[in-house]
Amino acid sequence: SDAEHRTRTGLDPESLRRAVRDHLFYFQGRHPATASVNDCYLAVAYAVRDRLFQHGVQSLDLLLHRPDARIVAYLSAEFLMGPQLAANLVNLGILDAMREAMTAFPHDLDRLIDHEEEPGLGNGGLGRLAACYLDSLATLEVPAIGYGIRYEFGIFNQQIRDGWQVELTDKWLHLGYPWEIARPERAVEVRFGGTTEGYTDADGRYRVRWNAAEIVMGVPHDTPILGYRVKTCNLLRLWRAEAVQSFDFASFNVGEYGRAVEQQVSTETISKVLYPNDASPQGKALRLKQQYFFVSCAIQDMLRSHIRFGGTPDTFHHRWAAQLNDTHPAVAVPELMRLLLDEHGLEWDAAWEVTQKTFGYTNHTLLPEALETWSVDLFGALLPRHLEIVYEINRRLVDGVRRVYPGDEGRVRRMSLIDESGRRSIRMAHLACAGSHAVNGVAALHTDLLKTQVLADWVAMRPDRFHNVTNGVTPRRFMVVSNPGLSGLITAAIGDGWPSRLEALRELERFADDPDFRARWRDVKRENKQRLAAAIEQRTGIVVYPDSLFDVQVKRIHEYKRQHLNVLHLLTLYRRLKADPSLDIVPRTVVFGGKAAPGYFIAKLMIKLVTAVGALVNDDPDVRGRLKVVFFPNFNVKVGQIIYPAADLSEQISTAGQEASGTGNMKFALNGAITIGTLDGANIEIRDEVGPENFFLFGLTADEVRLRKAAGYDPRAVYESNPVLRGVIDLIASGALSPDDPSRFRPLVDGLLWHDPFMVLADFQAYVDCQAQVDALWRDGEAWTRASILNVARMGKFSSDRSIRDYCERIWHVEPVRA
Ligand code: DL6
Repeated sequence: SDAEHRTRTGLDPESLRRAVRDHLFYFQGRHPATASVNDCYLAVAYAVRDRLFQHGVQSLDLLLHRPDARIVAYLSAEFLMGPQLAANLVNLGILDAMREAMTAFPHDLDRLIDHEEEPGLGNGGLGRLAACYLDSLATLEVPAIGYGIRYEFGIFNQQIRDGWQVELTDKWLHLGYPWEIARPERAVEVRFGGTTEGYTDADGRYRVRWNAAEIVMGVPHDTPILGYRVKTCNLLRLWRAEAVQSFDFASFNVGEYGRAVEQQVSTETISKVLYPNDASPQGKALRLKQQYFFVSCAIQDMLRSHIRFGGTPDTFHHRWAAQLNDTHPAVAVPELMRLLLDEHGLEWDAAWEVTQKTFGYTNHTLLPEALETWSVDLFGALLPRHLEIVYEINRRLVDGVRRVYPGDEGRVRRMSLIDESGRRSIRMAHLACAGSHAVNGVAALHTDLLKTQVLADWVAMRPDRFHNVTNGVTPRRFMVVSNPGLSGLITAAIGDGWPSRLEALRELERFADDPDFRARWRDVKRENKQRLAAAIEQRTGIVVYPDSLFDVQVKRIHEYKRQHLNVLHLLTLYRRLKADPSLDIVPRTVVFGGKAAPGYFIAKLMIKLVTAVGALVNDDPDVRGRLKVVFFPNFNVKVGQIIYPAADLSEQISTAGQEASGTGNMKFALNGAITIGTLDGANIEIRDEVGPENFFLFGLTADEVRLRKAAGYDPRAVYESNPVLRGVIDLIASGALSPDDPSRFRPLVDGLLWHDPFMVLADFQAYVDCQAQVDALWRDGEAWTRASILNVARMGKFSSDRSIRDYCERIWHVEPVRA
């Protein structure tokens, strides 16, 4: 009953205190006096989870009575959720009440929040976007399930040893993960390998049977996802692979102890570890197994629930709108076809209609090396039935192309699902396009480039299927949770509606010229910088000054993101100071953070370069603290929550045309950092919103990059003609940064001088000049603060709520379901 719920899951400090004490005693077997930090953390988490599930059960009940409501299934190989405790307390509206409740325990709430480890089940932008979208779906009261993999080991932990990245296994489960519930009774079977055979069914129709060689169980683990200050509580359902039979007694009995557990070990490998490459799939069999594993679990789960609620296979798409988060789940297209054809007896055309109406596909990258393909041989060995279905989809596709463009065999080859140019392979982006009713890019420029370049042939055939949905981020986590100082100031000025109606930030514009407000704005930033300075000292031993300009670049390490361009600027400043130690320069603290894919040699060398520059610069007496260089280790969501609020300058300096959208750019600007950036990804739209006068723009445009390359770009000539650039490149090449190994950075230098595919040298001078404009504005503290306030005031568009509304209206055609 309601009354019972109120006592069990009350939200006042006294009820919370009682709940924590209960969990501590009955779950952890501890009295408050003897409880460790982890005991207290778990007890609080369970108390919070009770309150989430109370909403979760009600949301589910509501759906039971609304079989007409459409549910979003967000299929993603990655969900980078970040720490859960503070975010859930904020969404429940009980952060302060819990803080008060915890005064009765030996560890206060902030200590517990700090103790929490995050599930790092993603590489970067794509996985974090999925997490923001779950938050927004629930906040907008749209029923949704995120489907993915419960990796035992997420993205590696990064340590910096001797300036180099070292990867350590991420054991995020080792102290227990209190937010999820395993549901073994809802396990499903997933099959691999074997052969197919045709047969005639009772009605005399030709059918296909798949005789698989291997069966694996997928066990769902559910994490509740509560919206902000609403009752909707959705689910993140992650699948863990288990052996059907974990122990082979036959082997054991004949003394083969290793073999007795062999199958279990090999099966459980499927959900063991996240592949740590964010832009270069490696075509490994295990990765394809992972993809098929979670997709098959998800589609079976969706079908099962649809049928349980009285649906029929031919109305599957009425109930479910499924989004493919990049091509990693694209095998869902043949999987749904297989289930509808082989298990539910639909004919091809009917099954294809259901499939296309179910799926939408989001593309997240134009990088050619990131466009996934699977060798036909590997795909066929693992998924023989799916290969047949892919061939049949392709046969019909190619027929269609030939009908519309007779004689255009070049186009047929380009559009085919099968790339015949080398070793035959399946183009997963084409499979996703073929099987979806809507395809979208993640920022306006990216969608344009998709339409005119990578998917131009598809657009020509089906122009109305292509959309842009510019990314967004959740202001709950990236403002309310991580920047309480700024959030409090904003709320005091414009009221508390803005976290779920971010356009309301516009009302801050009228405070931009208020000296008092500006001073408070600066105070908040300074506190955040102090907090970061303390974290930097604790993690790296480097002392930095909160009054310096905090110039920050945090994101995956990649040549296209051009951390090395930032380094070239740093060394330019350094050389100026060395030439004239009395020079009056703006003191800067330049912070880097981000992981490099373990096999990406140049990216790892870039980390070493940053740390080497730090070693050169940080204690140089000529510099006198006016330039500090920090590599903050192990950048993840939790670290981001300290860094974004403390930044003055946000580095978004990718080569134009390369960054699909970027979302870090949004997190910085929402926290009052001013961007220095190229016309790339969502930077363009951010600049349009905040105004060109509040954004530091530099560099070639995507068109100029293309034209310059076509005209035969010669980085060497740029180097020869620019003495400042020559000075810094020569400094790196000289070995001064690596006395123990003078040629260490040669591969980086040679790459820039002879190839420079990302136009670092071409943009160097424009970047340095633009940084001079940054300095000029910084020297005028009032003008800087004004621009910072206006940035925040005009960033409302970049709430993930707006993105999700776009998806709901234009792609999924789903409505909120309210109690
Ligand atoms: O859409 C989210 C995010 C974008 O903001 C980044 O610009 C983009 O690089 C990233 N893409 C990937 C590529 N992964 N794959 N495939 O992570 O997506």
